[in-house]
This record gives sequence, structure tokens and C-alpha cells, in this order.
Amino acid sequence: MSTLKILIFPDPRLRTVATAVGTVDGKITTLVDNMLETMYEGKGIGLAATQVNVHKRIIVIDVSEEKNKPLVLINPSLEEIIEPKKMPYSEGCLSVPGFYEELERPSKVKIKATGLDNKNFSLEAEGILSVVIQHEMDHLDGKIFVDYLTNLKREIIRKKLSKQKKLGATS
Ligand code: GNR
Ligand code: NI
Repeated sequence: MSTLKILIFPDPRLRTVATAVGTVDGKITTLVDNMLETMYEGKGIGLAATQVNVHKRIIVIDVSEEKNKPLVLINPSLEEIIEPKKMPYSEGCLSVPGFYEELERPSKVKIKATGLDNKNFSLEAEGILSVVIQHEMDHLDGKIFVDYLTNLKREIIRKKLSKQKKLGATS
């Protein structure tokens, strides 16, 4: 296993719309292993392939306390918004390091996806899992949580991260 480099906002490659995975093969399972290692190393609770510059519809998530319940979603799609009532949650992103902002998303959703075994399944998610799934599915469509903020807030974040990159800052 190895860790992968995470693209940082405003990298334009984060705007790529990912394409569907055909069948899950060894190449995909290796990528998933490396995405999980990258997510755990970054202390993240989710990671989309887009963030590691692979533009395929693959998401890994682990919202467990013990960090031992990886969830892999291949070609995820939203089936139903079960509870549209918005849930406020302070979101962060490994591609937007150091910035957290409260967003509101539907609190309960039903999604379908393919697993590593190539089988389709449905999943009802609420609470933080619902939030993270929606955050990750946005990445696959080239969308980042800062897109929901005011232009002013997004510009401030963009300028700070661009300056850090120029200075070669590590955090
Ligand atoms: O680690 C992460 N934490 C998080 C917190 C609130 C809402 C969404 C997230 S996902 C984020 C990891 C990440 O960037 N996934 O794309
Ligand atoms: Ni993110």
C-alpha cells in the first residue's frame, strides 16, 4: 500500500467530472487500498478519487470511532432524499486544509452503489454519514464544499491556500 498526493483547492483538476467504473478489477482494488491508507493518514473520514487525481467514480469513507469500518462506494447515485430537513454540520475537506465552515444538507438520504465485490447495494444514511456521502459525491462531480459559501469567504480561502502553495508551506 502507499499514500497518494491530495490535490489542494483551487487546483483546477478538482473540477473534473469523474467517469463511471466498469467492473471492479485488481487495479481498482489497489487504488481503493491506497485511497483508504491516504484517508486514514490524513485523519479524514472520507476521500473521493477526484482528490487523488483519479477521475473515476470511487469513494471511501470511515466514520467509525475506531477507524476500522471502511465503506467503499463505487458509482454511487442518490436514490432518494428521505429526510430533506437540513442538518447543519461543520464541514472540512482534505483538499481545503485548515478551513471549516457550517453547511446544511439533507439529513437522511438513500443511495445505491457497487461494492468491491461488484454487487450493487442500497444504503440509508443519516447524521454524519449522510453529510459525508453527499460531500464525497459532490467531489465526483467536480464540486467542493467552498462552492456553497459566499464568494467573499471562498475568495479568502482561495487566496490563503494559493499563497501557502507559492511559499511551499507544508500546512
Ligand atoms: O475528513 C473530512 N471530514 C469531513 C467533515 C465534515 C464533512 C465532510 C467531511 S469529508 C472530509 C474528508 C474529505 O475531504 N473528503 O472529501
Ligand atoms: Ni472533501
